[in-house]
Amino acid sequence: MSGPDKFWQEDADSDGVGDACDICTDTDGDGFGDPGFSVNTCAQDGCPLDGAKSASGVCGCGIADSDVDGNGIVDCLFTDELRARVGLAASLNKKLALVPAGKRKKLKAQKALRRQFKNLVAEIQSYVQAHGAGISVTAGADLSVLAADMARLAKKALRAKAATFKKDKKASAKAISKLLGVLGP
Ligand SMILES: [Ca+2]
Ligand SMILES: [Ca+2]
Ligand SMILES: [Ca+2]
Repeated sequence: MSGPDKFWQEDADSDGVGDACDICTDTDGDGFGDPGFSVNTCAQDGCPLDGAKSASGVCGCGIADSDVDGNGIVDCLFTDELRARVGLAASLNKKLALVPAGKRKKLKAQKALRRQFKNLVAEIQSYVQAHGAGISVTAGADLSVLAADMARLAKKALRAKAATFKKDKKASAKAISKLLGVLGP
């Protein structure tokens, strides 16, 4: 062989430095080196094709370990995420109260709580629709039916007047804990 081909080297990360001389072959460009390159002096990349990750972490390479709603549960853990949200719904349901007229401060707090509860219930339903396939439940349990029951009874509790409030709140709590109860590990 003659000419420039003689000096041609593989350049796995296409950075213009041949693999044999490249002290950091880094295909995804995150500063961590691809495994299998003995001249690399940079730290090894546990996710060589994911520029945002250098280790598989909780969700694995290619999926961010994000926690969009900031509740401490990584977004890819659908069952845990749903459990956290339904758990929050249970505690909000517990705080539902009928406020006597004139208690303005209490009424304001209750209004905010009710709004949060209502939104959360809707959010749980759409979460189940979006991620149902990735959520583990007890055999035979129908997650979407349980979520729909919970939503229906929660709305009823939110609307309840004095005569039925206690009963409706209890029924809502029961539906929420039933949903919690079927969520798998
Ligand atoms: Ca890399
Ligand atoms: Ca990487
Ligand atoms: Ca989260």
